[in-house]
Amino acid sequence: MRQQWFDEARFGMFVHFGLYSGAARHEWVQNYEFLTDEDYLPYFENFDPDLFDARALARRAKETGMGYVVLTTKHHDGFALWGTAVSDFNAVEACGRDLVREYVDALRAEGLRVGLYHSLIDWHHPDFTVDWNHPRRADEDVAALNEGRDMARYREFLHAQVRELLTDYGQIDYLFFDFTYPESMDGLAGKGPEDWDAVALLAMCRELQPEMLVNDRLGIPGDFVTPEQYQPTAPLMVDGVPQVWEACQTMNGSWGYHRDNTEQKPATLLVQMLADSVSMDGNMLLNIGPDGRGAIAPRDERTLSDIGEWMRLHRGAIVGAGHAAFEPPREGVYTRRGHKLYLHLLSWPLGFVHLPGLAGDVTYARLLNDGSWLRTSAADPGQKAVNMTPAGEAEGTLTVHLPVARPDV
Ligand code: FHN
Repeated sequence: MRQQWFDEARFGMFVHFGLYSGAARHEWVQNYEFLTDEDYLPYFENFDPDLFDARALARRAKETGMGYVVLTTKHHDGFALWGTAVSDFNAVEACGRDLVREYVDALRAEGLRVGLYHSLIDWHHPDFTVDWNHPRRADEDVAALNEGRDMARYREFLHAQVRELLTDYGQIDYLFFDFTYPESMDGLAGKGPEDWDAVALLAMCRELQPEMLVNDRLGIPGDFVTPEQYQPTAPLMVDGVPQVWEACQTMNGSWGYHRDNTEQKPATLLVQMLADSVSMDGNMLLNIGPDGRGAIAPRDERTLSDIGEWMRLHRGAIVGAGHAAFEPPREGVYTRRGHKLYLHLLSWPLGFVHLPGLAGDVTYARLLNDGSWLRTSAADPGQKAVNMTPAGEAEGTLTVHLPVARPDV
């Protein structure tokens, strides 16, 4: 299934928020540090998202040029951000707030599409069998641990929680299941689609939310493919059929808030990834990890603000745009919206930019000192044709989009 809103939006916000945010050192902290439920309990007991402001988050996404948001309703640690009836390990029990309700209401108030992320994995649930990526994987006797654990009961729990989310919160536009994993390199069991009863789970999604897009991580085909932390090198095809796809990216390598991770990707790089995705008919889902109190980290605010300023100028080259069947110059990528062609220079040009494959007189363009462009003909590269302003949008001609930050010259 395709949805025009998704194909047009091109740009969404991913939000990883949960108990791990308070640990401030990665959403897999329970796994990386082999934390037992008892070790992890203080994060539940002290969970107080007093700065979680769903409306402000929705506004920030909108100002950044994003058309949808995807919130972790529950990550692998099993902590639910809504008042699920099938587990006490949830936000209503911890702090009296149904954060999913606050979130969906805020997005709708801002006219954004509603996306939910839901973990298939649940390290907290007593029936979820210990496997190669479980925090208890290194315990002496995994077999003894798994005695009595019943994945059939876990599947009932998993389906019950998904049913709650798709029944109690109005129209849901997008669901990101996460994730199915085969056995490990050293032969330890993983979990496949049969462990989730993926076919029945997907059928339930279709029944409850017929217009909702579902991703590909149930381990069976979904509505879109989800390359993670990398850029495809060409439009994604399967058996010659173009795939709807969405690349998901972190700001700094960690999905959940990581206080000491300062490897912030610059806005210029993230804008390049966005333009690159759209040039290949893809979307980009850019992640933020609010801190333990639910606040957006200042470094993420700054990056989102820079991207938002670029999108304010160049929205038309992204939203509703897609692949252009012209050979791009070595310095950039093209996107196309209708009869408008957009050149995204992913680095400041050294001089002339050769634009191969374009009909007519636009085969060379050169950035002049005042930031305007000299459009010249192939016949006489030196001939001054027409100046182009990078942000200008003239019908039927090339519009050049420049990187976010111009190097200090
Ligand atoms: O294990 C998760 C990870 O924490 C994060 O949620 C990403 C987001 O796509 N998904 C899984 C890793 O692929």
